[in-house]
Amino acid sequence: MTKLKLAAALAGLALPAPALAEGSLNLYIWSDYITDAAIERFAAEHDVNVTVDVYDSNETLEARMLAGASGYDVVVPTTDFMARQIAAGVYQPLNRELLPNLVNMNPELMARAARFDPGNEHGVIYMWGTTGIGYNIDMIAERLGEDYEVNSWELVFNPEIAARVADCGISFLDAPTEMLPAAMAYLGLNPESRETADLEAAAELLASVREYVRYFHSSQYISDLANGETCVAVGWSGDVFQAAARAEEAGQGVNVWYAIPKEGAMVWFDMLTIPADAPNPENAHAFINFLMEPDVIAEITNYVWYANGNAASVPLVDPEITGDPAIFPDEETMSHLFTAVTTDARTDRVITRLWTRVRTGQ
Ligand code: SPD
Repeated sequence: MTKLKLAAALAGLALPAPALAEGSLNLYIWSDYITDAAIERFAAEHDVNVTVDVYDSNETLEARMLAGASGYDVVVPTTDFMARQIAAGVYQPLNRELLPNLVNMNPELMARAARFDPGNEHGVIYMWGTTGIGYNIDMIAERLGEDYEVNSWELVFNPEIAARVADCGISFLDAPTEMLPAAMAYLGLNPESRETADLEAAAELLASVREYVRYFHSSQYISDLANGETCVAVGWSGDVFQAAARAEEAGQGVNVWYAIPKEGAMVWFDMLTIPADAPNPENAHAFINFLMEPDVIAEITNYVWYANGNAASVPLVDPEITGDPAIFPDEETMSHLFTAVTTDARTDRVITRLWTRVRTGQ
């Protein structure tokens, strides 16, 4: 893959359909989730031409997978979506003989992922994280006072508080299966509930703060937080820390941080999987095995600021990252986290209807 093509792919630009030739690997992965260095190293070590396309929502990936014949060899669904895609026959069982580096994985984390994929037959953890609040420390202090502690969903879900920070820009993820459970947690409802009444209560809360939300998007907030264009984003842990790192590098006095709200936040696992009709399954296995090399995955974690599931890599990860409970949650932090829940088709229809109402305000 040429540098230009790789750069275009990582930037999320439209690319032609991936090549199906031997000696290639077609990766479809979340944006801002892997390093150029890792891709280039795999390509060189395995003499494989790698293409990378990106997405920023599970819904986008799912539509592509269910349509079939995607041409991709490795894709990275989150566990709750992966479970129903496995049931739909989207992924092939992994050949463990081709994955000797499985010994490096953290068994406790793999057991958590196995709740969605019994026996971990179809997937290996790539990264995991939480859905919380990214914020600009100084802009929030200016509006809510120096003593205001960002530790609650009230910052975005209490209309009186959201109104006071709306002028500096609030963004929400364009992801109903993230936003509705967060709202349920704030309301004191079970965030893992998929009862229609609970979902409706959450949607009503989101609608009540809709006027204070500048936009719904699931990747734009990284650069906006980093540039000081927005001051609050409901977002994914590593993405917010990437924004913080970019802001620090830029040296323009923008200070970004991340909070896991005390009412609870979602913990999720993104999985390396191989579509049933992958054109290059051997290369796919080789790539997944490569990503389980401790030094490879540690280098990626050090760049994307997400925890990985590889126990052997932990000593190689920057202590600033392993020591931060917002990235590698300790037991106390874990006790505040709830998991993503797989939804059925009926619940999906309810969620789609409610989300349209939230987004459009009608
Ligand atoms: N930029 C990478 C974002 C990865 C987000 N993973 C999705 C988690 C969904 N619960």
